[in-house]
Amino acid sequence: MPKKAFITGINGQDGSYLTELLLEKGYEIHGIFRRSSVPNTQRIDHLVKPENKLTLHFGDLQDTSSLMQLLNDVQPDEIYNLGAQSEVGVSFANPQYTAESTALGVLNLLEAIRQSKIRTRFYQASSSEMFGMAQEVPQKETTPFHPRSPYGVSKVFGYWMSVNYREAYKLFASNGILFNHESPRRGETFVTRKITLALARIKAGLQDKLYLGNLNAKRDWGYAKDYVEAMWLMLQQDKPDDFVVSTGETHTIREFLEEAFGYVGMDYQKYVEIDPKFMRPAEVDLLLGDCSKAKKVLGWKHSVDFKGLVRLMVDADLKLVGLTPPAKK
Ligand code: NAP
Ligand code: G4F
Repeated sequence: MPKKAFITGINGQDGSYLTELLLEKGYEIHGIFRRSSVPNTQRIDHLVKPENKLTLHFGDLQDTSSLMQLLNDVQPDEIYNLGAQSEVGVSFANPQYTAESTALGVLNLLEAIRQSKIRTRFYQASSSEMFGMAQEVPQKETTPFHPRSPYGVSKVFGYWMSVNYREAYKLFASNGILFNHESPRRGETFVTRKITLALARIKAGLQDKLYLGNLNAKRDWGYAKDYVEAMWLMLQQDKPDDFVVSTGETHTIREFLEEAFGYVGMDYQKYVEIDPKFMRPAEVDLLLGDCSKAKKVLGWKHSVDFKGLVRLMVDADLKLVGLTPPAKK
């Protein structure tokens, strides 16, 4: 019998890479996605074909009774909770909505598991945003949380709810505390993709300027395809636990700009302007992860570094607008 996985947020960046990984491993996959007035399954459409055991269901983390019904029907061996309102900036504009999906959504799913009495393993998509105003550098599993946004606060709730269900109900629940991870499938409003897409459009003559906010924040950026492997590894262990997943390298947004524009022989300063509307009411200044535990226990390590990530994203967006990427040196 193939293992069965249930994925929330299946049509998001990580959901699409995780689905590819689990299909390669022979899993039967069930994912929920939300009804939308325009198509929203572009990241996984290429995977919907007869030879793949992939079923998409309408569902929402805010609809507990339908989650319970689905879990009862599917009886998944593994559940990956990737669904969330995942944009930090948006969480300041819509804090209540963010809390309802990103915080309470976790509780709804945990309750659906508990009440349906299924035997399963649970992965919670926790975040380095929980470290917020970082209490130590680098951040590891024992670093205290100090979230700086409604999103970060919601993720802290989801983290502790998962720990609580592990302790109270002996649920196999693991938190992946993932640092920023990006890819050509990254949403277009996150800073890395916003930069690489704008760069390609500027190069193609489709756009003149790129408007950004704070260029001084530092992030530990990795490649999403590497990071979904860590999620899967966490649910293959003998016992549930919490793991930081990161590259151990940190860079400013400015350095990302220099690397991306420099790669195609352009000077970012000619194109980038600061627009205060992209500044956040409270910022996370420095994220840098120490993933020694994941390396030791899971045997996980990243395969793409900062420079490699920037280049693969720029290459993909140049192709998207019909341009040829620079020749490999
Ligand atoms: P993403 O591309 O924004 O995907 C989020 C997914 O969640 C989308 O499929 C979205 O569906 C879905 N969703 C939103 N609200 C939902 C709800 N109420 N019920 C069901 N699904 C809902 O995010 P990602 O980058 O793949 O990240 C995956 C998860 O990891 C998220 O929980 C994120 O917060 C967390 N995380 C991400 C990073 C990172 O750097 N990427 C780092 C740490 C943690 P729609 O298309 O309908 O909106
Ligand atoms: O790309 P960002 O929006 O990512 P952020 O806020 O770090 O959050 C991402 O990573 C988290 C993990 O740490 C995830 F949990 C979360 O779901 C999400 O995937 O912004 C990165 C930095 C920030 O400091 C922001 O202020 O870039 C700065 N920035 C500067 N100009 C901008 C912009 N961010 C965005 N989105 N847009 C700008 O124009």
